[in-house]
Amino acid sequence: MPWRPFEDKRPSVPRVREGERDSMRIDILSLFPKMFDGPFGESIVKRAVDRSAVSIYIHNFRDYAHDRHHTVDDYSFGGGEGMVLKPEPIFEAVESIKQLMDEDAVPVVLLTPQGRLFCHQVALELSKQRNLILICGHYEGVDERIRQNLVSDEISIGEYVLTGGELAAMVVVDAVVRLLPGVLGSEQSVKNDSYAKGFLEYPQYTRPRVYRGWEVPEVLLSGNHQEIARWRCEEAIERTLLRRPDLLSKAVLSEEEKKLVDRIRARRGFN
Ligand code: 6GU
Repeated sequence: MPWRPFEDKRPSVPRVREGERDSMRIDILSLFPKMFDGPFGESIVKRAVDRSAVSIYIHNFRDYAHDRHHTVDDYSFGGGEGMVLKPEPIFEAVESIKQLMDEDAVPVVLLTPQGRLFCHQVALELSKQRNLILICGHYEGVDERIRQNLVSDEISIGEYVLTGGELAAMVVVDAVVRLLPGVLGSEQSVKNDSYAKGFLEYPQYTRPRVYRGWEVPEVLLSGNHQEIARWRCEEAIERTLLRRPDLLSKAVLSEEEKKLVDRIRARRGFN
């Protein structure tokens, strides 16, 4: 079933469809559901949805507001700039989604600049869940009772402030979905992800062999697979040393790789 921008109207949150039982289900609460159309309607996320590796539902929690104006925010107690998201619509939206699930401990993640930093490990952890509920925060923030009594995790995608949690939710979903079984072809195996290995990627080349006088490194044309593997490993290590030395200190290295690191360090004049 292709992904569609989905705005439910209480209480008709979609039930799990036939054929979805074993796949992951992600529910996203947002005030701007249309924002998700582009990123989820193309490429690998779309293909994953089409293949039922994941189902994604977008809910506008404004639909859960009780008053005539569908109010979702209000002034901050104690005064000060900016509006705060009210607890009722978000609690009720999450509770009605949870009712559909046969699992008690569904992770409820708030996207907020105050959350733990998103990275490969967190994506891997989330990809192992059957259900995931993401709440996109907005304005100056959310009522603290949402944090304390509804949310099980808070995630930030980096050290900068976005206008809302939507873009962050898209980043999280994209990174998680590509880790799900059967989503990537073997040629793009997740095991080779640079952050899975702890190294940045080695340089890659394709045809033509010479472009504007710039040549492809000789070793890659040699047909010697051992030499090529070694060259790539060295390049990956060198690039990581130069650009992200912090990654290398965390990486789990084989004896061979440790020796290579030391040799490259020495050659490059690192301590
Ligand atoms: Cl999750 N939300 C917002 N509003 N800003 C962010 C973020 C999230 N992650 C980094 N900046």
